Amino acid sequence: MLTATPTQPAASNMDAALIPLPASIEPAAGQFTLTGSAGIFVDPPTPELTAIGQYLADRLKPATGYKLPVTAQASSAPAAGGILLTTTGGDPSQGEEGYTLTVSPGGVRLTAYRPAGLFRGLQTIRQLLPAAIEMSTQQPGPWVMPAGVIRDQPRFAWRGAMLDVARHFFSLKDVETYIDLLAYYKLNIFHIHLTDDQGWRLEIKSWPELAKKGGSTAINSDPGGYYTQEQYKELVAYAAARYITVVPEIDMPSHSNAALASYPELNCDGVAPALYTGGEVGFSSFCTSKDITYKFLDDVIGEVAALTPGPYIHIGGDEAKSTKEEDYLVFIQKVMDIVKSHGKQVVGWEEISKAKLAPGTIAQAWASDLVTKAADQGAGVIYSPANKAYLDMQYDSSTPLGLNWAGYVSVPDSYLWDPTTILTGIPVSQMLGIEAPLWSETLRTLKDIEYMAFPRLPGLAELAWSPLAGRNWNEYRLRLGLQGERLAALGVNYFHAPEVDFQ
Ligand code: TNX
Repeated sequence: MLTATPTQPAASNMDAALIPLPASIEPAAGQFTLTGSAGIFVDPPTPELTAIGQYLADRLKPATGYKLPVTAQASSAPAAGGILLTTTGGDPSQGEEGYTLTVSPGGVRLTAYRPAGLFRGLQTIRQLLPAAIEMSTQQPGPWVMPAGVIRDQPRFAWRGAMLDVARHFFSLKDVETYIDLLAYYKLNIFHIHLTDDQGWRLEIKSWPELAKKGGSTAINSDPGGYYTQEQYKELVAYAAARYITVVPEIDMPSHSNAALASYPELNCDGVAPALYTGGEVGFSSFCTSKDITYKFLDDVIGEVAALTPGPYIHIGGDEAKSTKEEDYLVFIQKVMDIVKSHGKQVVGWEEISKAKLAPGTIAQAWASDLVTKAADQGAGVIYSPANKAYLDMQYDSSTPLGLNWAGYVSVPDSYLWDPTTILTGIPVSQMLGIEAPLWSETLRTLKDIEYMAFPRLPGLAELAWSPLAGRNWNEYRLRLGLQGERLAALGVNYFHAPEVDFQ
């Protein structure tokens, strides 16, 4: 059982505890105290801004016990005693996700050019309040925030986390809890690895056995499961309400045993293999020479594209060890055309870099410098180096969960790297950002997910959001230490890393 006892008052200074660190902080004298008579004001009072205001109210209500009604108020009026969220007068140079937060003794004002910026900024408001604000039961307060001005915007446009729901299946509710935590650290991409050898996790109406049969298993014969299309839509909407884009991955041509076991015609010999619950990779392959394979992928990608409002479909492409290289290259090109025909942009693991890439393709680096071949073709690059960003790597030899094929990844290891120095020859303009994958071979519960993701994920979120200048572990470890109380208040089962003094 987790016992959280957040007793610490708000940080006395604005820059003491925030992760990710904002681009600029100007502390001022004094503080703002949120009281029971406070309101949350929005201008203009559109449904979208009202929903953002309500999201903030819902986060603040359990611990404060305050009503915090969300109402319209002109941004020209002082936010007397309350919190004003407005896009009126927002600065276009702050982009889609930037914001300015002004905390003064009389009130709090959050201004952004776009609603997404307000959503990111309200995470800063949460983190400026005492850690006990995240408790689910009423706490005594007082609810003070240090005064000052924060001007903030992200360094990278792609700030992602990936969850493997194929090796082990996680309920919609567990995935939503994870998405809430991504939102708290200002991530904007949730990549969901929906299919693999051990399980197919999304209902496909035109090929129903995929989920029914292919979804029935998980690694080590643990319980399987899948999301109905309705549930997947709910997940996408849940993420969208947090300004997070869902990137669905259908892994191919390898990592496909669950599909091959569900439909014999997808195999070159027409014989379905048995369902698979082991941990090997790279042994399966769609039959790249059969027309039915492309009809199948067109149907699947068509349904996934129709369910997914975001612009991306991830086609995997990794570890195709049992597909001949020349077949692999032709296969990837055909699949790119299919994805394009459904109006989406292709994302793939670094191995796709060997193929001739369609314009707009994004390659995801994980174990080598292969993505330089993609970058040479003009592709965007996402950085997920396994020895830094893989949340499924053990922290050290004593970690009870996780793998170690890329080595142990301590909390400092995961924080101390940068896309601009990890591979050479990739133009900065093509470095889209960072993603932290969490593979689930050894993970069975939400608590397991939390243990591996925290506290590494906040650091990766900071690498993706905050300016590079001035970054240093000794300063970061103090801020991370202060997050301990917040994570505990949120009920997160985080790893108490020995390098960090958690409060
Ligand atoms: C490599 S990373 C894989 C996954 C495994 C992971 C375990 C990548 C594209 N492929 O299939 O789950 O290692 O860490």
